[in-house]
Amino acid sequence: MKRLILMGRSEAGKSTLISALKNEKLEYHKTQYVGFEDFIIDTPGEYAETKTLGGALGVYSYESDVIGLVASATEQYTLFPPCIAGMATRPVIGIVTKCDAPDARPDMAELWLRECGCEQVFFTSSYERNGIDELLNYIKN
Ligand SMILES: Nc1nc2c(ncn2[C@@H]2O[C@H](COP(=O)(O)OP(=O)(O)OP(=O)(O)O)[C@@H](O)[C@H]2O)c(=O)[nH]1
Ligand SMILES: [Mg+2]
Repeated sequence: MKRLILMGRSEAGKSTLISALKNEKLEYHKTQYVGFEDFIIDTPGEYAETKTLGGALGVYSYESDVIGLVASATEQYTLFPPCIAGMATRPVIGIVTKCDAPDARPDMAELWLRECGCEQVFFTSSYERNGIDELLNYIKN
């Protein structure tokens, strides 16, 4: 399996997505440190939000096979700069989370991720398990 590192702001739904990928019960736990797991690296949203911590995401990305930029469909703006995928030495995919939310705008999140340079974008809902199998297949193949 490819090892996927997830990056994105706090509350984007990264850790919940990991629980869904592992078919575990969904429980909220604030991520307080970078978590290495078998095929996933979870990062705290603060790393994407804070300039001084942001560099660590670049370093941790070297431990992965693929980088997942996570944007919730409920986000009002993006933290990711345009063309950021070009700075990575790994494939970069986009993952839209919370597509089930009543105020979801997956099209807006997709636009931001495409501007980052993500050629492949997955649309997911951890609550409804939409898009989870597609993402798992991508990691496995
Ligand atoms: N509607 C909806 N809410 C979700 C979904 N996934 C996560 N959430 C909610 O979003 C909130 C944040 O989820 P987390 O998975 O902890 O977010 P995170 O990106 O890991 O956040 P940090 O650990 O702070 O970086 C929680 O209250 C979740 O229940 C989803 O698929 N749909
Ligand atoms: Mg988390």
